Amino acid sequence: MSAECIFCKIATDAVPAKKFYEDDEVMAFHDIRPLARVHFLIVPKQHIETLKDCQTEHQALLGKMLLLAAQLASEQGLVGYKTQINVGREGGQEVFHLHLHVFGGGPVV
Ligand code: DGP
Repeated sequence: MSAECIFCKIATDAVPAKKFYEDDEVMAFHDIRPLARVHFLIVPKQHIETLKDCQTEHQALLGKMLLLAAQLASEQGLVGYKTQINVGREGGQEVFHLHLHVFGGGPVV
């Protein structure tokens, strides 16, 4: 947990979000600034700042996030979709808590 991290606050429900999936390890919620008709984030509850910080021990977690993207996209009615992980400021990352974007249902800006 990181006291200043917005996604850690969402994980503990200290900050509200449109969460639609949650288990012990991960959660999914709709992005506050959607760039497509459907735009949600898959986020581990553990505070990992970026993909670069992941180690072999995170392999199962990363796989789970990808499989969950496919499952939740299907449940949201998406036939095709795009996934994205922004890594570091130079990679467009704004929130330094690992997350996987899922975009679909229309043009991705
Ligand atoms: P990135 O650039 O990959 O770090 O994208 C971070 C995304 O997180 C961005 O699309 C907006 C979203 N976001 C930031 N703060 C909040 C929040 O408080 N709630 C929700 N639902 N999304 C947020």
